Amino acid sequence: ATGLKESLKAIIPKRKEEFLKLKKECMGTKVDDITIGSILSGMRGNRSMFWEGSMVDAQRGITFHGKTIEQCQRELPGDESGNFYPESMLWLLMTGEVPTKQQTKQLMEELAVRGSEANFPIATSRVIDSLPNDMHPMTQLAIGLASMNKVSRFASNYEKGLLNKNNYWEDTFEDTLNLISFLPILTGKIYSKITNDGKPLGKFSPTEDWSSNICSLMGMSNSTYSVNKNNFNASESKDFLSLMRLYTGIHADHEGGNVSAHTTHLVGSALSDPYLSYSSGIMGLAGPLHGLAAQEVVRFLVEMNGQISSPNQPDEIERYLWDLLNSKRVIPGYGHATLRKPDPRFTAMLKFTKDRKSEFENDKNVVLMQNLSSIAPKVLKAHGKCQNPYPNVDSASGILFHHYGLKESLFFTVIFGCSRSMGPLTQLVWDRIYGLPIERPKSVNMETLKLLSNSQ
Ligand code: CMX
Repeated sequence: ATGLKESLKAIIPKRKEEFLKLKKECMGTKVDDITIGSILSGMRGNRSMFWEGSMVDAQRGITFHGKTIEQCQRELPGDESGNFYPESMLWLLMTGEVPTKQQTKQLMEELAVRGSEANFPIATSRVIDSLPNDMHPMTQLAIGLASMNKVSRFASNYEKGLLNKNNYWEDTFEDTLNLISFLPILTGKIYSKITNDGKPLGKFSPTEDWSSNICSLMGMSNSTYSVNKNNFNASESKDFLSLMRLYTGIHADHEGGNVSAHTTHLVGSALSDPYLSYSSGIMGLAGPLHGLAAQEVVRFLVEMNGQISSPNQPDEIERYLWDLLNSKRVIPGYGHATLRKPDPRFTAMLKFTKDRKSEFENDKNVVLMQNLSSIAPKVLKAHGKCQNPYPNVDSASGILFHHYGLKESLFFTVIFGCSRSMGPLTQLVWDRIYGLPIERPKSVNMETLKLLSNSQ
């Protein structure tokens, strides 16, 4: 038993009771309308999924169990730079409660023990070693995660007939914590393949937290060999670690309907184990319309800087943006399908740069990112097309990784994948607690839609 597991166990009866009450008394309550428009437009906005960890509101942005990012920064245990630890976010997502410092520390230690070199699945090491170094890092991540199904407690106990509906969640919980704990080594292995011919860039430390181990194994810590910067000094290393904690903390969940979360939930509903379920989610995260926008922004900022005399020339920036819009292209990093305010995740990352003025003032890409956040909304408002002229999360994240020497932009999404494991897998544990059934919406063909449209 673990601190987190004990706390989870304690809240299950009350939540299950509420769930069963809804199931018994309110099954016929209408929630939303489904139109031909929604069926043909990606089910946009249809309220048809059950998801508890987080919600996205057009004005407030993301909230985690009702808490905004600012509240999380204030309330969740974190480091001295003011960022909450991803471990405390994991606790909040799983239980809906803010952990104490002690509980967070305990969870950190537990993840470090579960995810140590000795416990990392040997078969996965072999599989990753056998892949071509230049294989897309997200393909490597998806393969690595799927291969971990070999050590799934849920899959093996299910096969042995040891499980029943009431205890499915326990092995799902065990697999979930193990999967999350294996991510630093898996990520480090993939990064070493694409940058260092597969030779290790750092060592796993059982006394460090999850984010520290991700940084060390990528060679992005001053205590390990750094492949990207020969002089990665102590303060840069500390700041990169803070960025990693910030990034992985705020990307942990974005309600249920996005492709990676929805896929994890759907595949999991077939009782596929957490490794297979999340591997499928990762394949969705790899899509250009989902997880890849951050790398587009990096390309955009670097290209713009190549064509303007300085990032401090608003007139030149405005002209550049108008040329872009007039040639029917979008401004990457701006706009959002549901948000109508600046993305609070962007605001948190902008604050990260403002708090470290001397670190960033000479990086013209970061300065351009900062200046754009006040110039681009004016231009987009004048352009008058998009519903949300404000920066989204991808406006800042990639260029900050780039600043610290992470130039392999295809790899940004792997770090996204580390973070996003927390929300969807937490939900999978709850799906099993509630005993949600296999998901099986009804599909309709053109004839049916034509008949329905003629009958109204
Ligand atoms: N630059 C220029 N035009 C934009 C724009 C932008 N950043 N964002 C939206 N528009 C345009 C749309 O292309 C659309 O034009 P058409 O009517 O000619 O097709 C019009 O404004 C209305 O679009 P919308 O309803 O405001 O936005 P959507 O919900 O259709 O799309 C998004 C949302 C994010 C795909 C879009 O804003 C976009 O392409 N942004 C740039 C790419 C980007 O930053 N992607 C990262 C998204 C991050 C996330 O989802 O978390």
